[in-house]
Amino acid sequence: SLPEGTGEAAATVANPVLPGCHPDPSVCRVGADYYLVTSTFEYFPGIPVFHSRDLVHWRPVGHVLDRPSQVDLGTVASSEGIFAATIRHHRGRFYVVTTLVGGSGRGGTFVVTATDPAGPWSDPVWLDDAPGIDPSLFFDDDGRAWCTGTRLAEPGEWEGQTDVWLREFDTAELTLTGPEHLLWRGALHGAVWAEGPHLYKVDGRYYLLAAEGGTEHRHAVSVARADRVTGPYTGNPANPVFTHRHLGRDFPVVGVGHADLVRTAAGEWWAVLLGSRPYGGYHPNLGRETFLVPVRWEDDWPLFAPGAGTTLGPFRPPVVAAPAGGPHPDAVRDDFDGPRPDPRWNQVRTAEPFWSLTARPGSLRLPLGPATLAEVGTPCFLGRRQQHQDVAVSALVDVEPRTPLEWAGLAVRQSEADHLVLAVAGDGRGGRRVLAAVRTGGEEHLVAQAPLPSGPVVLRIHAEGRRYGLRYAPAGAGPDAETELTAVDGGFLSSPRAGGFLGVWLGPYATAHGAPSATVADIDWFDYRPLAP
Ligand code: 6LW
Repeated sequence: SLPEGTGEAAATVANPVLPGCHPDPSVCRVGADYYLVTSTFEYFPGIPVFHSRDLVHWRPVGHVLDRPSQVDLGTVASSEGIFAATIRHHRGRFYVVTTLVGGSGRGGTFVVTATDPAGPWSDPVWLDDAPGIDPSLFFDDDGRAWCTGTRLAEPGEWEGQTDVWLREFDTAELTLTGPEHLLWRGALHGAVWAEGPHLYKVDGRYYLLAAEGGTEHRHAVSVARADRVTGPYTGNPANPVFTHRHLGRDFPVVGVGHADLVRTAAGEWWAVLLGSRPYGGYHPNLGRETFLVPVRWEDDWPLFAPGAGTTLGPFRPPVVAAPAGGPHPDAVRDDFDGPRPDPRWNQVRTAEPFWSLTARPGSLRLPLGPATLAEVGTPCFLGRRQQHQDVAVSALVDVEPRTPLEWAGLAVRQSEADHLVLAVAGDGRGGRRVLAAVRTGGEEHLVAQAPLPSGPVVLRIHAEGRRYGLRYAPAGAGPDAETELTAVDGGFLSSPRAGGFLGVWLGPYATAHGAPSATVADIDWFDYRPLAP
């Protein structure tokens, strides 16, 4: 039930083009159509595929990983799981190559293919001899294909350096063949951690683009070139060619890097890359987001954001032949009337539907499962990315919990160790309470609670910057009936505080804290509404 947006072509590119946790963007073009993928870690469905005609407006068309047969994320901790993916198109076939990191199941680098980027995508073909992370594919115009990636120079030694490796890729067998070539040792600029390598051929030369400096504040984009795909590569003396690390921690966009280039049908070059927008101090709660900047070639090197030097631009939008799709709506209301929930919902570690849309037609029914958000398990949590600093998120919740351990409501999730819950719970005396619980650094705190009469209740998380107001009101009551139970400083939900690589997800959550329970919670509707600036 996605409302379709329409819009006029904007005068300048509005960055980020994909707000909220959309890191490690990779893009490819097929005729007038662009497809883009981002990393999804422990969330299912994994690796959203976005489509655009103008590189600015992106519409989700499907997911690369949408069934349990493809990957097992069941033992993957937060910020592990599906790392940076690369999407490429060659002779009618789409390829995505990525790495499953962590967990005790099948892991490592794998490739999947599809003829339609909306899916279905194939089951993985594991590239067991591909070391490290951040794999990428390159289809040369001489008919040969190559796979590159990043690995630690000293296995297990993250404080050390990375190597960028290359092997030939057999597109029929989907295997690596031939010898390994070391394209780069260390970072292309003398910093640390060359990551996210991608290869391109421009005017007969091979270009190796890589992130470096780590995916946080010192992130940067560097480039090297060679006459042969196997090297030797020479770094651009002007490296890093794009970074915000010299602009300070109060610059509106920080940590830019991990770029992928695309040439438009009109012959322009653009880069998608990640960056984050901290607020309330240095709290990028929205995670690493996808930005778009123009690229121009000067002296046979790519120049990022020419004339501007930062993602702030302003940039004239790409020249496109096809009409733009218009903005994708930010506000989302899901009335749970359709056969499936809005495609932007995600679950943690499992592709199985633990919810039902048919048990009570028009509502999302959640069981109060045993798992909590605190474990590396499969909690009954359906979340969507927080994409705006200031946003009101509400749901109409109908639940009659029987014990103090039975909770159902809304959660804001960063990780197992760091999340925030606003829930209806039993009070131990046959009645109900509404409670606010914070788990930070792995320790749970009951922050506030209040008696709650029975009946459906609207729960609302009113986020304004770091302040997450936790509110409730009887269903159908006017705005004056709303009570703010408490407000929580959400700074602990940002990755600089919590660790890891992610932004936050929010949505309905139900648990019985390990106890067996027959109680269910019905969510009549969910509403995500950015607050007017
Ligand atoms: C990504 C890698 C990185 O694969 O973060 O720190 C990983 N570097 O480039 C997850 O986004």
